[in-house]
Amino acid sequence: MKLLGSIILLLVLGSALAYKSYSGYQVLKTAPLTPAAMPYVNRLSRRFDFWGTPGVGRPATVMVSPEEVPIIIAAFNRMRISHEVMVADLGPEVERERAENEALRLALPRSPRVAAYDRFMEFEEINAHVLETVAANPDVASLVDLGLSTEGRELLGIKLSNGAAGQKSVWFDCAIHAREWIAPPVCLRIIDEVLADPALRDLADWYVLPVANPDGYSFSWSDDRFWRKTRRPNPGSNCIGTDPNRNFDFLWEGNNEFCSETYPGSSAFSEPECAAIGNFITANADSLILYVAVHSYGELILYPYGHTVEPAPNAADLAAAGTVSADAIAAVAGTRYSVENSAAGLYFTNGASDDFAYGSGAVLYSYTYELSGGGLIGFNPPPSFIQPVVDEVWPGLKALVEYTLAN
Ligand code: 0X9
Ligand code: ZN
Repeated sequence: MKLLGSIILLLVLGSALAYKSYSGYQVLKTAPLTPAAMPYVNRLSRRFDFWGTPGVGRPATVMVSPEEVPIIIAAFNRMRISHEVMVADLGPEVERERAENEALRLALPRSPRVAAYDRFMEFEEINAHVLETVAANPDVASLVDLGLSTEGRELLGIKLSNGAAGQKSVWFDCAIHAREWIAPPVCLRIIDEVLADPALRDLADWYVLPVANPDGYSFSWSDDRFWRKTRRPNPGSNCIGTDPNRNFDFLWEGNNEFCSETYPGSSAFSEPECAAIGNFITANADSLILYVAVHSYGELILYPYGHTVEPAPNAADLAAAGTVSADAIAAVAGTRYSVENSAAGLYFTNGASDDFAYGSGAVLYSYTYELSGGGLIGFNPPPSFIQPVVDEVWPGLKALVEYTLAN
């Protein structure tokens, strides 16, 4: 009995040791950023892990290791960016969240037929749900098998269609950034709604990819809660992964900062996950009218471009459709998403999926939705937030689809 007890203890300790500890990590929050601060923030964001989308007029949050704390504070001071400590020690909160998720997973088992909105779902559960949904609805649902991730996980999307010829189509992907766990439930809600309503399928064919970065998403469950990138090793470096939202083949720009959270990869579409999505968009360019990437956090509806503040050709239409969507979101519970050009906040990006869909894929309406944050840390909305978030965002996405197809 004693031996059994020791074995169990060892197993528990062993699995706990697999998790990255965030003990001593801090989250700092700046005052709303000024235009003058933005060149520094752009530069700092290549080295430090800024959360959400920094921008003029918005406070920025940055997560730093114990060693990085004095360095970033000195940099902020030098640049006269005032700041405060938002979370003094991330460790206990990450532990608490993990225990809560584990307890809920055991307490709330699910048939793969039904999506969960009362707890977060692991990657395997989500894919099982996609497969089950397709099997149970053969008349309207089909599998969109986009191939394999670097570690061999299946990139499974779903197509929902009434089967009419010549339909326009709309695309949604979620969790291309691994740690943004609040995103997949939004994709699952889209599937639920479109399955239940033939009128939505009359509007367009719907493509939904609930987990666009399966390796990273799985790793954020098994090892490191704040993992953002893919999991492809970088030869010659100990730092693994590429930021998939800098890896698309639109004005892709390389560098050798393998350890950066925004490392763009060794070449455009070096990541099989991005290449798969990109190829799908290119192959379906004739029918695709809308592209939406669902991220967190910031309560933002961002439209192209990310590399310049020069207005995109149909910027007025992009903003108008985004505003219709933001109004529909606000009508539910008052949450006000702000509709912005991605670079208007003077935070610049290259190789993002929305810009690829718009600029290379010729998708007329292209967006990144940054959902609500929440929880003590900001990045970890508790499971109780899932339902209210999907309840308010779904009407916004529905309004966006209705608007873009009517215009
Ligand atoms: O920086 C990103 O990739 C997105 N923000 S996040 O905090 N989820 O990482 C925003 C992408 C917006 N689109 C472009 N900048 N093109
Ligand atoms: Zn993201």
